[in-house]
Amino acid sequence: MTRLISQDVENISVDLDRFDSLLHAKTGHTLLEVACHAANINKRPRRSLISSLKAGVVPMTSGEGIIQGFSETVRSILAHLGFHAFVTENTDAAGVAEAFENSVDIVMMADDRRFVALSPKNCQVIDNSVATGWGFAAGLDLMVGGLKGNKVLIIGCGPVGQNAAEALIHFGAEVSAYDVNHERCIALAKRLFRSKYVNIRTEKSLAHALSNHKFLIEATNSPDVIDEKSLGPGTFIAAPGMPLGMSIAARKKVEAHLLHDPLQTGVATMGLMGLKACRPLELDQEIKPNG
Ligand code: PYL
Repeated sequence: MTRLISQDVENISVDLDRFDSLLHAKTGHTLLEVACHAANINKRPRRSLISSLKAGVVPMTSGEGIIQGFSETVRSILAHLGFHAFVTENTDAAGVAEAFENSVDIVMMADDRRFVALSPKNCQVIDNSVATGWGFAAGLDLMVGGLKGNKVLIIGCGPVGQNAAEALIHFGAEVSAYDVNHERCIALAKRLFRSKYVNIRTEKSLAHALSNHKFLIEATNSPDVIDEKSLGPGTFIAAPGMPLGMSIAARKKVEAHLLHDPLQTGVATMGLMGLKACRPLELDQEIKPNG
């Protein structure tokens, strides 16, 4: 997992409305709706239910320490969706205690290994890698008008790519996977067959795979994994990978069909997964058809 730097997050909070309208232009849906789709919530929850969820974001000083702006950005994304979110004044254990003392529904914190949303009341763990994989797969599904029966190539079989593969299977896609370490592809294919009885295609040549797929999930930390030549007018890319795996020229070519952000989609999906974990009955009532 690439560790973000403050420059990756410094403009997110002030730009969320513009981000949301660009996302809507590309997918026909807002960030809240994409996150609902990712969390398998098929009816947008009423605002009062969302605002009832209280989230404490705790800065963590372990490892390489605090990323300037990270916790505030997480808070602003949750608040943008309508959640009651705050950053604790204290860091680390004192921050977790402060969150508990404020009766939060979820505690969010990230060290250099994991970024998680924890639900104290029902001991649930929502991992950013899971939320990000599902969030970008959901965005791709909405952007192309439904992935069912379509081939999708996942580039990068790390935690985000693995979770994206599970999400793509849920959306009915035919999944192919490439990783510079082919063993990781094989391991993913074996795991998905054992758990879902689904066969995915493992690709040994990225150039060949790119020539055969127009729907892509780019989940690597490589800055130039997709070359401009392999992109056409029908290419649609959801790219959770940081940094974005293509050149500026390539990005210009596919911008209208590209989903890429360092935190927004993953954090929004964590929020909706948290709502589902903490308010299952209220959500269930929302989901049941009227009458
Ligand atoms: C969650 C992000 C997404 C991509 N890489 C992940 C990352 O940068 N992880 C490290 C997060 C450290 C946060 C720091 C703080 O400010 O609390 N401990």
